[in-house]
Amino acid sequence: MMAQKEETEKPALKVLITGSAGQIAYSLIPIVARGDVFGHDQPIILHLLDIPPMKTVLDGVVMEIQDCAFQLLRGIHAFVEEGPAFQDIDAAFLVGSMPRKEGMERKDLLAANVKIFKSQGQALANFAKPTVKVLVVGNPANTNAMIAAKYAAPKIPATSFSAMTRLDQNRTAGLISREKGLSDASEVKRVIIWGNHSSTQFPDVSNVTYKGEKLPFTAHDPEMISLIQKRGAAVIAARKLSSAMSAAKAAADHMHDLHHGSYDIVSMGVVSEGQYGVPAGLFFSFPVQICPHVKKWKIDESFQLDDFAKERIAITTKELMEERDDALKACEV
Ligand code: NAX
Repeated sequence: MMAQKEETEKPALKVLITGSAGQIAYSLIPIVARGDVFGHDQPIILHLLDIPPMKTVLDGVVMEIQDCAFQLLRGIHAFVEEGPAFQDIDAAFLVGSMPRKEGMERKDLLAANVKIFKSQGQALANFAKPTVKVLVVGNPANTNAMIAAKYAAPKIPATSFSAMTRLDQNRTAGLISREKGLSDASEVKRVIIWGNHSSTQFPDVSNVTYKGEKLPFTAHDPEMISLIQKRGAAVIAARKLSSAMSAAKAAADHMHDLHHGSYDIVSMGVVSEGQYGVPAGLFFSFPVQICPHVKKWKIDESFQLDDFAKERIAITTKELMEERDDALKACEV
């Protein structure tokens, strides 16, 4: 009976989660191991990566995963070195990054983090399957995705990388459902996050629908935009820790849609080819659709932008261009 179960089982997917001793990973690991991302019939082998000083914490996380006795889990491997962690992986959640330390300038933080993603881009090229799908969560997520893609080329196409703005999308859906008294936030669709996962992002509510019906948002709402942009800071002020459960849920939603496809419009930081006037090569959050048959994202170019939207998009584009220039410089060192 046992042998029969193993024979009919799909081959296990190798899934890497970096920053596995951190707080987002702590919420993300059980979502992945339960099958909510890759499917409830899809066995998983987890590769968990963190840095050497976190080895003991990582070992504790592994013990907890073992104690969960997850039905779909076929292996757990904890690493503090990139090579074996990236070996033959099918999917990667790149969550791990360096937090801002006291007195650290934004530029220094960016330089430290893009170097991590340069190294992980090289590790992807050297060790991962060429078909790997990579979601970048660690900040600055858009620019980190651009750098990882640069150093993983040409083995892994830039289109296999995306940066997470799904948390901003989900936050906006939640806010709209509360403001409008709508009972099911997951039915609030066509929220578009444009640009960078930063305070310059432009959450666009002008196309939003609920259960398929257009909601009466005619103008962009500056108060709502400001609430979304500041939501992360509000969570930190209340919890004394940054968003983790909601970030993990968003990462799971994002990878779920990449893996299974979705006819919904969702927001992802993906490589621009000049759509909506965004310079080619920037990783910019656009409205995308992922055809469930080919499982490849495509930017939806049908949205009309008014002057207000164009102005906001120009601001976040400028920030991403500055980040790109700083990041490329930091990678040369
Ligand atoms: P934590 O500080 O709790 O965990 C980060 C973990 O990454 C730590 O265990 C650290 O040791 C590890 N790490 C550092 N360098 C590493 C490396 N080179 N390889 C592997 N692991 C490494 O942070 P957490 O709250 O989990 O947040 C992780 C990242 O997500 C941060 O950069 C954060 O800013 C970013 N976020 C991005 C979001 C997005 O929407 N794109 C939203 C949530 C979150 O703020």
